[in-house]
Amino acid sequence: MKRTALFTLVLAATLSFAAEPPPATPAPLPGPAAKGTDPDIVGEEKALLTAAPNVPPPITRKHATKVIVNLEVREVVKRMADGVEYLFWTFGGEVPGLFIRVREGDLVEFHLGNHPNSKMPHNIDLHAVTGPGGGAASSFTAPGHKSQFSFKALNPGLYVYHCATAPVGMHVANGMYGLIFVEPKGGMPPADKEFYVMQGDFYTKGKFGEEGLQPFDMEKAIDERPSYVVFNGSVGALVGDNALKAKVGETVRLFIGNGGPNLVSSFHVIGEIFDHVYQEGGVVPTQEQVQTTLVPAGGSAIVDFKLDVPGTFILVDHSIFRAFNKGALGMMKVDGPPNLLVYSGKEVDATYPGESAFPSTEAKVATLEAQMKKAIAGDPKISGISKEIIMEKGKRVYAQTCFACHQAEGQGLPPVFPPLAKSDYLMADRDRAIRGVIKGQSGEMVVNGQKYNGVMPPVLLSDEQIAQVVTYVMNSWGNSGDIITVEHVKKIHAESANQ
Ligand code: HEC
Ligand SMILES: [Cu+2]
Repeated sequence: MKRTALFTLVLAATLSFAAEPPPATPAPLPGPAAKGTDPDIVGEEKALLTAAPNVPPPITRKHATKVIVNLEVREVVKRMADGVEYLFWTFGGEVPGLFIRVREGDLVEFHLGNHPNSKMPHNIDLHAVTGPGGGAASSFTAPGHKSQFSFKALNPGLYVYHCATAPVGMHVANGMYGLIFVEPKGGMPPADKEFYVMQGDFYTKGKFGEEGLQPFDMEKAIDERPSYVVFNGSVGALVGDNALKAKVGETVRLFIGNGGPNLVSSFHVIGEIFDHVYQEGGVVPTQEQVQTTLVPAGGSAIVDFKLDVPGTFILVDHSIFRAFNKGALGMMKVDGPPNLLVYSGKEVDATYPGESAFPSTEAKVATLEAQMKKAIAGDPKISGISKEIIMEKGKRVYAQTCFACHQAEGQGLPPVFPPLAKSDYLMADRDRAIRGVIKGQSGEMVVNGQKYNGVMPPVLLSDEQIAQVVTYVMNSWGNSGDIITVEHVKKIHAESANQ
């Protein structure tokens, strides 16, 4: 219907109503009679409701309309976790309840049905409603009954709705909550994907993961000690095949709600930064570049972020035990080509000896080490052990580095490789031996009366390893010499570098 036509009609109705006495059969309830007088409302449509993680499409309508919402309360046994079932009380058979999307200024005609199989009466408090109880006062509905009330969506924003029947905490704890988005008149900035994620805490008699149909535990609920904290109604609702899916380059919007009943969520996506956050579900982007946003119990938030790199991004309540021990963990799988300028992937995997200690610590350690060495040197028993250790280490270096040429027992391979066992050349000058290992050696030399004229390439060893291996060769196969200290090798190293 055209707006002008409707306006005339409404106007005529109002005028004629004013001119005439009240009708003989009064309307059963007040309220619905008044809404026909709103000249802003053009036409009528049925709301499309979606189960999480889906969100109804953005509203492109440029005018307000009457939106009919049909929502049925059902008490259903559903999966809480693998092997764990729970009797959920739901709006639309789902936890969280079905997502409702209307436009600012719309007249919402709400029909709440309570399935005949229900054991409890229920109602609904929509935080988007301006009016007593947010609709609760008009929607108390016994099993097998339905209620109707209307409200004008005056305030845009993302609002929680929940059951408000006593005991309220218990109805909420059993899953009776969802989100209604009142889209601002001007719409939201476009996003490529929109998702519905709602957290809730659950209180079961059994511990987390305890199998079977779990009854509600009032005491735990009062003490705020949940057995489960989950996104979208169960452990793993957004994991694996159920992960949210998007592509590199897309902008994603999350409509986040928190049903509580008790916990506040520190909502975080591991590996992403929220470009915009509409804090507390308002319609003004109040923050940019946010890591973690707080979502109050009975509150919401909207976040937008662009996906720059592929991978699996983990949604958590960053009160992190809830994520890894109580279920508050979801996934977003992002497909697409890598962008190595943004994120390289693993570049290095190497053993890591650790950073050197802080200078003050280092000095202290050096002093202690010096004291220890002095003590060890003064005690023949200990110094004997330390020599053994050095010999063992030296043997290992020898086997890896020198063995190929000088042979297993240091016997060499005359006339190419001189012997080290009982080598007069080696034992005559230990500094020369150290220098030879550091720099390599060539030219004619005579070892045990035999001439050698080959080339020994410099070996790439640390000063410590050189000290160990030279100690080893000078104390093996009939040789008997001193322990070569690292300090001594360092000194020779420095001298030979200066030559
Ligand atoms: C690639 C073969 C090769 C390797 C590996 C090698 N050497 Fe040699 N080494 C030689 C040759 C050849 C000479 C004789 C050089 C010359 O003729 O001037 C020599 C000479 C020496 C000498 C002096 C001569 C003697 O017999 O006393 C010592 C000491 C020595 N090497 C120790 C070592 C130690 C310790 C290692 C391991 C850290 C090592 N070499 C690794 C080939 C090697
Ligand atoms: Cu209820």
